Amino acid sequence: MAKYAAFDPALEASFKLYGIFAMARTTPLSDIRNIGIIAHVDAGKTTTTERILYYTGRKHTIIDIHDTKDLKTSTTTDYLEQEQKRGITIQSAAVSAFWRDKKINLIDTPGHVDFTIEVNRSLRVLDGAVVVFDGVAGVEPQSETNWRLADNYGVPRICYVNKMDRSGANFLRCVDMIKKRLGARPLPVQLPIGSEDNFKGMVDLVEMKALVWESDDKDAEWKVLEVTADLADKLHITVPSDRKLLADVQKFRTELVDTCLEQDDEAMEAFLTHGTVPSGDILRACLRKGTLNSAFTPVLCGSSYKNKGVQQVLDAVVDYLPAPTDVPSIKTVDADGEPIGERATSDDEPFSALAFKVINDIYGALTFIRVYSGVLTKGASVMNSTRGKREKIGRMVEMFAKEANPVEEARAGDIIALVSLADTETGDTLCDAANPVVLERMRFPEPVISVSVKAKVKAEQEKFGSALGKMVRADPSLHLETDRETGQTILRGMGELHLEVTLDRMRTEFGVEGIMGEPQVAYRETITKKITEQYIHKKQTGGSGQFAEVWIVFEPLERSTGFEFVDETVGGSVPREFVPSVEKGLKVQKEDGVLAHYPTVDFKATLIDGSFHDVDSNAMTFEIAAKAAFREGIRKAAPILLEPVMKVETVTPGDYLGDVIGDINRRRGSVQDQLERGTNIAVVAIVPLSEMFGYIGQLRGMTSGRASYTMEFSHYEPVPRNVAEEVIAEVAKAKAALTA
Ligand SMILES: Nc1nc2c(ncn2[C@@H]2O[C@H](COP(=O)(O)OP(=O)(O)OP(=O)(O)O)[C@@H](O)[C@H]2O)c(=O)[nH]1
Ligand SMILES: [Mg+2]
Repeated sequence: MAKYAAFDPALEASFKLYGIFAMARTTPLSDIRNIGIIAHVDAGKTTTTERILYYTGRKHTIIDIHDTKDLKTSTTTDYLEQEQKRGITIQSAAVSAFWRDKKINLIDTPGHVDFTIEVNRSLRVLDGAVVVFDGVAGVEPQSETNWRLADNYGVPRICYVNKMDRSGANFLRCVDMIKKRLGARPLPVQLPIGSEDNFKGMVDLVEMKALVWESDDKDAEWKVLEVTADLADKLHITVPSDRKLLADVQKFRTELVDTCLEQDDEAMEAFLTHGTVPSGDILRACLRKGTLNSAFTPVLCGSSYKNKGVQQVLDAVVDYLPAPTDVPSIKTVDADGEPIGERATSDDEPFSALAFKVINDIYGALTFIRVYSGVLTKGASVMNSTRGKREKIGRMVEMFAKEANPVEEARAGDIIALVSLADTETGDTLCDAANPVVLERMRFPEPVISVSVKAKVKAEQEKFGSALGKMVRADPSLHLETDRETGQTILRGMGELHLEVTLDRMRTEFGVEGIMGEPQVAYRETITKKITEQYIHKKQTGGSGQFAEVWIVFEPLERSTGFEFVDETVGGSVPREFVPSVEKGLKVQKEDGVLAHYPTVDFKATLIDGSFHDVDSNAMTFEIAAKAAFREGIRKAAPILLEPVMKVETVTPGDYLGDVIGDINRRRGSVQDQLERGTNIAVVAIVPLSEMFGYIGQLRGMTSGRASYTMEFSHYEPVPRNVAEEVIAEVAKAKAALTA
């Protein structure tokens, strides 16, 4: 599969011939929109992206998701075989297009919780987002998770209530859910005209015009009508709730105008004293300002599938979402990740960029970067300030989904990819070596499911290992471990789908097949008591001996703090050069917990004293002593097992509510909330992951296939004693069987 076909030198030459190179700034910074499309799974992000590419003239056909299963065709952004087959987005894909002379760089992200890392890293480098909602389901679990992520990264957004053509679509219910479930201040800037089969278009509350499509065809034009009292009759809108919405149009217009005027004192004054109604331009300026400072979130509606409202979303992106210069400058941090300053978004500042994604396949590595300041040119030598290494910039490309178009330089605000960097990983900063900075880090989600993996054919184990290494390098929500007793390779990920897709991609992208064992819960161990442990390592073997003594205090830390090592020795009781060996010993040994070999987390180890021998002490002896101190000490520190607990949301028709809740209780779950979800009820619960295997089958059986669920990692919690004993016994049995 010639994936990066445009790396072909002949093609690159032809690009040169046609001058497709940005040598000076061709698009002013204020004309750039770096945006993401985020939503729950199936809300219609990819469908909307396809239309955006079509209406901006970037492609001449529209491919629908359900037409790609036979692999004969694909949408632009879901080009992976796994995406085509499953009809879901797995990895984010970047495309760009022009609309009203503005350059829109757009990233289509996945909605499935297993691939949340893709949303995470996209939001980290984007300036704004379009949040898509399914007009029937409204706010769903991943809408909420992604909304919170966008809050964390301070990303301004607009809401788009899609699928207004679906049976059960309800715009106001969705707006209400945005308010209640997301705690946001949604501000409708459009109202739908009709719904379901009779969805015809929308009232633009800014211009107070009705936009009505003549058909569902992709090339259908919309008519612009006056918003008159008989609009509903004229357009044959019969459903009472649809008619009510149109009857209330003035109320919504008033809300829009009042809310907008909060952003503009002068216009407010003119309105209050002279009754001057703000113009469309003034309202749009207010909407922009309010969106950028998160005073409210504009809400639009449409049906991407029926080709209604997409151009209006594009208008809103241009009008309301930020240019790179509209968002606060990127923060710079010190070695501990604490903010120490900022770097202004400008070509005139020294170069800085963040690597937010690395794609690796047999053709090499592609590192996606977002340039925050300065200009990067081909051939430059820059610094990876995260790792203190130099990187030589070879080929630079602008990606259009899987297509790579060569560029000669990149400027502040640009998102491009670099070919074959040596040492740069996701989250690293690249910068001008003369003006080094480290940009704010990224945060990665916790992978909680693990499986053992190996090559299907034994002879391919090495190839498999190298491919797996590359997959893990590309996806920070995957972790690789080796079980030190059994020698098995253990892959940790976000969910079963994530792990399955990873292995399947190794088949299509690296040509190597793997098999995996049963998914296991990624338990953790921790301690609950503070203790002091002394350990003397002493050995006399023939001539030279081995000696090291350490005194270490082990104490529990708060959940999710990981591991902390502190050296408090004085007077050289442990020579300074051996202190790192003590830390290393602990770091290695903590991965193999004393209860059931799970990694030990959330504790602090303080080296308080020790002693050494002039001849017999060295780095190795201190490492050995530290490991032993851990093994002995942790046993005395009341160790416990921790298990990942999931937030589960089960959507069920009301008839089955009792059964669903009963079943959740049997799974050691606790119900937190029950929410109305259209005609269904969403049961929100906290359930241990270990109890969730096989849930889908049980749920379907119980509800005649009418309920569905999503889950995501919530936190780690102590395992009840009786369950812990079982887990520990099972691990011991499994290890015994494997090592026998
Ligand atoms: N009726 C209707 N169906 C739609 C609309 N938009 C999308 N769909 C359908 O919804 C399904 C999911 O659409 P996608 O565009 O793949 O959704 P997505 O948000 O990209 O999904 P993920 O990337 O997997 O999270 C497809 O079958 C689409 O045809 C719409 O406006 N109306
Ligand atoms: Mg998609």
